[in-house]
Amino acid sequence: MGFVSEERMKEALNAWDFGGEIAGALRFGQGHINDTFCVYVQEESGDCKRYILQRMSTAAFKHPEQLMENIVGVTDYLRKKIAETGGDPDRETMTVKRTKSGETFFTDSEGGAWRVYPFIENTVCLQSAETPELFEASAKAFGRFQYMLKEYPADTLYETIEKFHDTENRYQNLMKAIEADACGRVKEVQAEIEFAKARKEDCSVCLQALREGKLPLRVTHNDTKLNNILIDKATGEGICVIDLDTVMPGLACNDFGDSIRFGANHSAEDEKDLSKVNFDLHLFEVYTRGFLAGAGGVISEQEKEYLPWGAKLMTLECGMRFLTDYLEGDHYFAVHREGQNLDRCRTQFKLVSDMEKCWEQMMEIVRK
Ligand code: ADP
Ligand code: GN1
Ligand code: MG
Repeated sequence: MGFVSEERMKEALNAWDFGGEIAGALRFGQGHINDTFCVYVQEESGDCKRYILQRMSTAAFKHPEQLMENIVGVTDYLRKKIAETGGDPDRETMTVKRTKSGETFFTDSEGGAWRVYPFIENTVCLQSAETPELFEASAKAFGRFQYMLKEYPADTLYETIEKFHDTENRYQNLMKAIEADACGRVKEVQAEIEFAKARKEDCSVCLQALREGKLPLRVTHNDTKLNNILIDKATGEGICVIDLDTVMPGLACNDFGDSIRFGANHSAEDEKDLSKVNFDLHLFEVYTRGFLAGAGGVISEQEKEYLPWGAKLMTLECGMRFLTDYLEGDHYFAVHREGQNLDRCRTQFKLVSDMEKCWEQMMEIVRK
């Protein structure tokens, strides 16, 4: 995320035909990666139509053309599936709006890559699980996403971020950042470094199961936090999975786990007061039920055994990623204040210790 000048914004807006007069474009949402804006358009009829305009992160994504090819492939496929089952493809999946010249994205004069999606109206995007029912609704939607993509040709997908959920590699990257100590911050984070080091072996658990053939690679979302889903305002159902930048071959337990990491607690990801950060086992149970129901039998018994591992490792991995970014100078995750990535790391590590304390109960929940 970064600064967007007025000139670049004008260039980007001019690349699309929005079918009316643009009333304005304002920063929107709480994503950590892309620069997201909401574009307000007054149509001839006088109605206001909204669009999401995004400048894709170059820190995260090196090949926007590959990224967009993935997204168009997946959304076209979902569109057909949704239509076949009587759903509304315009609300239940994203639609890439083509530029005036028919492209899926626009490159500005400084190399910034932009894209547009129609805004999916009458939905809410939650930053925390306000009720167990809403959390379960998100679980069903992420589970269904897995179900709908079960036969998607995985070999047509580009790896948009290399080794994205390679937890062993994330650990190694943290070690390199400690070694380099680019910002002289290592001395402040000894406790966090020790915490990660004590869990080095854990980083291999799911990857090892994959290598041994115990876990299959599936087409997964890989970034299943609650604010990557839109919930229908009227029905409270999770209707549309968004943020498809990281749809790639991956593990079902990681999709499950990343949702648990973010949603099965009652605090912000960057909460400073760790006494407020507590893993909620009840929400874990609720999510498990919803996810497995949504996935409609796709997840095998063997995979179920690894769901708690997915939760713990996605949380540990995310904590290590925040810490790495903190040590490297906050280039990857958007920060709005000093120390924010360190605070984020600390909440993740607190949640990991909580999970370790109720590990047996987590295992029991997924078995039942
Ligand atoms: P990031 O990768 O930075 O997280 P997202 O693609 O998740 O970016 O978008 C950021 C936020 O913008 C989302 O959390 C959501 O609030 C909002 N958003 C994105 N796409 C849409 C859409 N099509 N309709 C409505 N809101 C959207
Ligand atoms: C990022 O893009 P966003 O904000 O939905 C990140 C995830 C992290 C998450 C932590 C592409 O998600 O992997 O888990 O922040 N996305 C990418 O909140 O790195
Ligand atoms: Mg997002």
